[in-house]
Parts: sequence; C-alpha cells; structure tokens
Amino acid sequence: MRVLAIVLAGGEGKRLMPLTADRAKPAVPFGGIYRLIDFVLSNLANGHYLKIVVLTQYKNHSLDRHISRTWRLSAMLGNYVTPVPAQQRLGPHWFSGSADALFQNLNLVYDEMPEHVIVFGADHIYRMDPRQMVEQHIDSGADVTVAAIRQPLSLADQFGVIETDPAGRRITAFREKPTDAVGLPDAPDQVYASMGNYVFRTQAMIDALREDALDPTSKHDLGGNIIPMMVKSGSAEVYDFADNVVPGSTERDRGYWRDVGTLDAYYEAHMDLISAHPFFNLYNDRWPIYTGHDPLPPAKFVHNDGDRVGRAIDSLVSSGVIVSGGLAERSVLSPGVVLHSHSVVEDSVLMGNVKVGRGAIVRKAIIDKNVVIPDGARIGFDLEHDRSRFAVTGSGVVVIGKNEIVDR
Ligand code: ADQ
Repeated sequence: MRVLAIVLAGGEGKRLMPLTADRAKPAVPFGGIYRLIDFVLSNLANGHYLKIVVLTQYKNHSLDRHISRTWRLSAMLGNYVTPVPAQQRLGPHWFSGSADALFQNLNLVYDEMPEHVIVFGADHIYRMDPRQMVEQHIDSGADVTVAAIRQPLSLADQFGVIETDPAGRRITAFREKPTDAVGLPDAPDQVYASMGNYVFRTQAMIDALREDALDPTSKHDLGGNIIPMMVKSGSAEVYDFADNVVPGSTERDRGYWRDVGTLDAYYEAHMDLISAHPFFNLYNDRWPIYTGHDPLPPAKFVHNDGDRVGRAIDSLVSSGVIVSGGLAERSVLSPGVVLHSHSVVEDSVLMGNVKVGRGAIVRKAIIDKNVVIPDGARIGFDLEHDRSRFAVTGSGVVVIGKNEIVDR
C-alpha cells in the first residue's frame, strides 16, 4: 500500500510569542534537545512512513535547517523528509490556509501516486503509532479518517469538535472551534476533539481540495472547510486516539497528547517531563524521539569557590551544561546552559546557551536562547516588575525572548 505523509508545518504560533518571534512554531525548542516537529516526524519514522513532505511557510529558516541537518533518511531506499517552503509555489500569494498549502503542492502527491495520504500537524507533543490509524482507515474504506481525543469542554473553542453516530465511528458533524459546543452524552464536561491528524483516500482528498479551491468564500482551511465538506458529502470516520498503543508505553503515559499552542500549555508540557514518573516518557527506546545533536561535551557539575557543589534535582540536564556551584530544581536545562555559583533556577525551562549569573534567582520562567541573566538578578519574584519588561502568562510564567537583554 503506497502512503505519502505530509506534515503541515506552516503555523505562525502567535500565541507562543515571543518564542515564535523569529522561528516557525514547529521549530520551537522543546524538552532541552528537541524541536516540536521532531515528535510528529519520529511518530511517522517509527511507523515506517518514510516518504515525508514538510510544508513550511512562516519564518521557516531554522525549521528548514533543522530538517535538512537532522532528518536525512536513506535516499538510496527512496526515503525522504523534504521541507517545501511556501515561496516556491507559483502565483503572487503565500498559502492562505492549510488546505491551500496542500492544494498548491498536489504535484508532490501526483509524483508519488499514493493510495492514501497522511496529513499530520507539526506542533503536538505525543507518541502515536500511525500504522494503527491507517489500518482502520483502509479497513473502513472511509474517504477521510480524523484522529480524535477527549478534551475538556472549556477548550472546545480551540479545536475541531466532532460528533459521531452512536457506534462512535462515523462522523456526523465537525465544527471548527465552536463557541457553543455541548459535552459528550457520557461526559458532559468533555468534547471529542480533532487532533489535526488526518488520513485521506488520495482521490477523495484531491476532489475535495479542487472543489474548495473554486469556492471564493472558503478560508481554505482543512478543519474549517475540507473536513466539514467531506463529512457532508462522503464518508468521514473518527480514529479514537485512546485505542492507540505505542510499543514500550506504560499505563501512565499512554494516550498522552498535548497541544502546546499557548505559553502556559508549553510550560505545563515541560513540567510533565520532569517528574520521577513522567507523564511523557522520553526514555521509551522502543519508540524513540529523534533529533539532531551538536557534538557537545557531557554535562558537568562542579564546586565553585570551594563552597558549594553544583546540583540539579528533578530536572532534565542536556549535554554541554555546566552547573558550577548553582542549583537547578524541577527545571529543563538545554545544551550550553551555565549556572554560576549561588544561582538558583526553579520550575523553569532554559533554552540553549542561557547563562545564569552568580547569585541570580530564576523562578517559574521560560528563557529563550542566548539570554544572559546578570549576577544577582531576580526573575519571577516581582511579577509587576517582570511584566513591565517581559511577557508574563496568565498563570504567572515569565517568558524572556531569544537574545533579550536582561537588567538586574
Ligand atoms: P489549528 O492548529 O488552530 O487547529 P492551523 O492553524 O490550521 O489549525 O494549524 C494546523 C497545522 O497546520 C499546524 O501544524 C500548522 O503549523 C499548520 N499550518 C497552518 N497553516 C499552514 C499553511 N498555510 N501551510 C502549512 N502548514 C500550515 C487544527 C485543526 C483543529 C484541531 C487542532 C488540534 O484545524 O480542528 O482540533 O488543529 O490541535
């Protein structure tokens, strides 16, 4: 069975600002050494779908670089992960929506002549064996199969909300980000949400995209236009993510899926990584999450001034980190981070090469690459003061953008 995978990686990620100020959302670093896109690409690669087109668009430089440096599959075997930037297409405009992005790249589908096309989003943290979804899709003969997961009713306006027939398989209604959703019959505080992952019968997808392209009122959006159209006219089925079992998963991390579209969700997903029994287990080597590594030296913990030993507790510490007389607790330290003596970093995410000066204290913060926290500085103590110079989220996480200058 010929299957082509297309990853939609053009999202702008406005709600992740300042982390998306100069990079596409799927290129946002995550978990110390990864980028968001590594999760979907690892799922596809582990499922042996090795012909992958990545549609990029907004500020795609670091994303393209990451894909071409990291995701080099064996061309000799006909495998590839190809980033396709929006600018390459004909015509005066960039893509208007995800369906337009697909429509403009149908030539890549014709080249491959697959029987089915996997179309997955690029900005979620999860493990999923896509083969199980494709299998259900083929067995059912559906035109499109949409992966779905239960989510709180309060978040319904962030998702495509699905209604099914009583058997729970055929989709009877699909509404993109409704503000008036009602809960499920068996769980009034939950809805059935689209994960933004689809498997299409190729010809059905082409027909729907062509019809949509002719509609001047359409936003050319998969969730907003294409899926509702296919629900009405053809056979659309749901794939329940709760049925997906990934090799090596445990009771605790089975079914984990996080949309990290907001800074608070992004922060919480990090906190999910660091506990002794994490909700998302990076150490499942039967379903590895792949990424690229610079050749960095091992992490190092040293005394400084002879008075205090560098320590990290309940934390993820990447290669190239030096904890020199500082203390990290419940934090993620990315490659090249340095904690100087008497510094304390708590409940925080530090991206590559962040330096924390002597005696500085950082609490509940996300600090993007290359930021230098001066000696003695306090971050996350006086939120009013922090708000005057940085972004502070609704739940009080201080976010400092890449290369930002921090005063004491
Ligand atoms: P959103 O994530 O809000 O909802 P969208 O902004 O279209 O939808 O992004 C979906 C994916 O497509 C992302 O991976 C994004 O990076 C990418 N993308 C968006 N526009 C693109 C373009 N022009 N070119 C290339 N890639 C593009 C979607 C669904 C909902 C579902 C949620 C789940 O529409 O129904 O519930 O995902 O998070």
